[in-house]
Formats: sequence, C-alpha cells, structure tokens
Amino acid sequence: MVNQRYKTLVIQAFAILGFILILYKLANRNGNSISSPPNYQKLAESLNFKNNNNNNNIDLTNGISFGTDPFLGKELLIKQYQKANATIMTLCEERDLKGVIETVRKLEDRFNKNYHYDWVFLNNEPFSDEFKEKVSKFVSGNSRFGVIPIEHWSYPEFIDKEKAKLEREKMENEGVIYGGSESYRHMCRFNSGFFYRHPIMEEYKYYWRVEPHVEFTCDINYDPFKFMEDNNKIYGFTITIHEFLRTIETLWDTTKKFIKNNPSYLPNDNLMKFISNDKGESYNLCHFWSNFEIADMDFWRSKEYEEYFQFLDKSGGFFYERWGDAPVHSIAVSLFLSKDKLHFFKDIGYQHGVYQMCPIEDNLYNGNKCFCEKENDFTFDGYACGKELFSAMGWTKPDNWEKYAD
Ligand SMILES: Nc1nc2c(ncn2[C@@H]2O[C@H](COP(=O)(O)OP(=O)(O)OP(=O)(O)O)[C@@H](O)[C@H]2O)c(=O)[nH]1
Ligand SMILES: *[C@@H]1O[C@H](CO)[C@@H](O)[C@H](O)[C@H]1NC(C)=O
Ligand SMILES: [Mg+2]
Repeated sequence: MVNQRYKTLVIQAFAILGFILILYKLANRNGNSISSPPNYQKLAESLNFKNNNNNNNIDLTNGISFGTDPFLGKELLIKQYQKANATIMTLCEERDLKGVIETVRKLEDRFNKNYHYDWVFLNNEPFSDEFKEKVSKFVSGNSRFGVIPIEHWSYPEFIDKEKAKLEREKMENEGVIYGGSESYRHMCRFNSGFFYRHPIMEEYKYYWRVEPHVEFTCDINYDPFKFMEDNNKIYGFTITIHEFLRTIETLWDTTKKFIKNNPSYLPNDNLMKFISNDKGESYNLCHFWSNFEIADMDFWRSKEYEEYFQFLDKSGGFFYERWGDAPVHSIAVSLFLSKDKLHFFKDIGYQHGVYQMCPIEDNLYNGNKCFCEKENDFTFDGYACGKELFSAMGWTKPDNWEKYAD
C-alpha cells in the first residue's frame, strides 16, 4: 500500500518536472526567458529593421507575432511587451457608431488584439454613454472619449463669416465636394492645427489616425509605432493622391511666403520634389492621404509647424477656400523634414472609400494574409502620386509596378 502510494508520488513528481522543463524550453525558443521581457531591440535587428537606409526595401514579411504564440498565450507576452508612447485615434460623431465599430473590429483583428494600444475617440460634441459602452467593448486597449474644446472647432475672430458664407455658396454651386459644408472646414482645420493639442492626445507622442468605415486588408504582424520609434520616422502613410485645385487655390502662394520668411526651416534633403515639379514654383497637388496617418505628434507641436499653421490660419484659407488637412500636413512634412523621416507603409493593406493600397509585392501580399485585389492597388495610378513619390525618394519601383498602374 505504502509502496504503491510512493510510486505514484514519484511518477507524479517526474511528470511535473518534465512539464516545467518543456515550458522552460518553449519560453526560450526565441532567446527570451519567461522571467525577462522579449528583447525587442534584438528582434528588430534580427529582422533588419535598423540600419537600413533604403527603407523602401525593408522586409516586413516575417514580422514579430506578439501574442500569437499558442503555447505561451498572448497575455504573458503582452504584459512583458514595452509599448510605444502611442494611441490609435478616430475623430467621429455619434451617428458614426456602426462605421466606427466596423473600423475598430478590423484594426483589432489585423493588429491591435496583439498589442492593446489605447484608442482615443474625439468629437466636437459629447458622446453618449451608449456610444461609449458599445464601442469600448471592441477595443482591446483603453478606450478614451474626448470632447473637442470650442476654441478648436469655431471661427477665429479674424475670419469674416459673411465672406466665408459667400465663398461656401460659390463652391457649392460649382459642385465642389464638401464645398458648401461648414463642419467639413472645422474638421479640416482641427486636423491641421489642433488635434495634437487635445488634452488626451497631449499624453501621447505617436498616433495612428483611422476613420469610420475603413478597411485593413492584411495582417500587421509587428508594431508600426515601434517601427517609427526605432527608425526615427516622423510621418507614415499608405496612399498618395492629387488634390482638387479649386479647394486650395492660394495654399501654395501662402506657403511660398512662409518659406521666404523662414528659409532655414527647410533641410537640404527635403521632399520638395514630391510636391513640386518645378523646384517650388508651383504645387503639383500631390499629397499623402491623411485619413491614414501614423505619425509623431511632436512634429506638429514643433516651432516650425506651429508657425506654419498659424501663418496659414491667419490667411483665412481654411474658411474662404476649403483647405484640407491632407495637403497642409503633406506640404509641411515634405518641406520641413528630411526625406528619410517619412515612411511608406507599403505592407499595411488599407482602403478608404474607392481608393486602396494593396501590397503588390508577392512576399508582402502572401506573407500577411492580404485580402485585396492587387489590380485595385492605387499606388501607381495616374491620379495617385506614387510615381512622383518613388522618384522624389530615389526608390526603385517594384518589378511588377507597371502591371498595376492605372
Ligand atoms: N465629430 C465630428 N467628426 C467629423 C465631422 N466631420 C467629419 N468628421 C470626421 O472626420 C473624418 C474625416 O471626415 P470625412 O467625412 O470622412 O471626410 P473625407 O474622408 O474627406 O471624405 P469621405 O470620402 O466622405 O470619407 C472622419 O473621421 C469623420 O468621422 C464632424 O462634424 N464632427
Ligand atoms: C509621451 O509623449 C508625450 C509627448 O511627447 C510626452 O509629453 C509624455 O511625457 C510621454 N509619456 C511617457 C510615458 O513617456
Ligand atoms: Mg473619410
């Protein structure tokens, strides 16, 4: 009897020891022990994230899959993971509930479920408790809801409201998209000069801007915020496009005046070539589509950008014309940054309305479970600015680019 019990105990002890050993081995598979956090730096280096001057050729196909390890489980990895100082951000209204949840579910599925970044929702009016409750359920990080201060969403005193109204009516009659909308102009001005000053946003350095009803068509198996941080990137984008001239008629002349007063704000290796075909004489209407941005807000908070925004704002173009935050952001990052601070997230399949970036390189497309048609990739379309971008950056276009042009 005693002997039998003793035997069972010994067998149990060995079984437990064996199990612990297996766990220990599994935990050490990537050289990270359970007790110390994964060395992100090392992982990033091994994936060639660093010291790569031609960022366009970084291979992100076998990115780091935090949280997807079936043995360690995701909680353990997330707890050990040192997140970037970053948040996802969506500007929206109460009535966007469905579209917001759509976007949240998609980005959570493709990315954030493994990282649990915060998500900030901003609105010029307070969100209802119902909205907050319904949206929060789907966010794996903290959901935060902010009301935009009235000073950031109203006419500054130097704007002639009567003149603004007349110009809106003119544009509306001409059939300019959002030409007659007052709220669209407040939205564009807010996104140009104020979102990064919102008290909630001030707590973060990086943000990822997303809108209701957008689509993420590939897995994102690494942390784009960390990528920005580790590679000293300031502005990341996926889609380039031409602006409607009618909405920004005096934007470039106003910008030229600002540059003339502040020539020292332009580094030599800026990206002027992307936005001008004649060395700055005129604007070619190219810009990064700002409904997707992964960027460093400290740039928007810099002296250079703040002065630029104030200068633009004083000229009245946000209201007398219909200046978009996309051309404003794009001109600023193209002029005031050296071009190596910009990053094309050519691996993050993304769709907003009728335009999309679908990775056309096989390794990216196949490696990231993309669900989009390469034929629909907008990058090298005539109305996009991919050709201008690659040329200005000095990048080599993918071998198959012509197949997907237009
Ligand atoms: N809170 C709030 N958000 C707004 C308002 N107008 C637009 N937005 C948000 O601002 C962002 C851009 O507005 P959109 O209407 O999508 O503008 P767009 O992307 O140029 O145009 P679409 O092609 O129609 O998507 C979206 O995230 C909207 O939800 C507004 O009046 N209040
Ligand atoms: C995050 O970034 C903001 C803006 O740069 C900064 O003010 C804040 O102190 C940072 N927070 C942490 C925890 O580093
Ligand atoms: Mg939109």
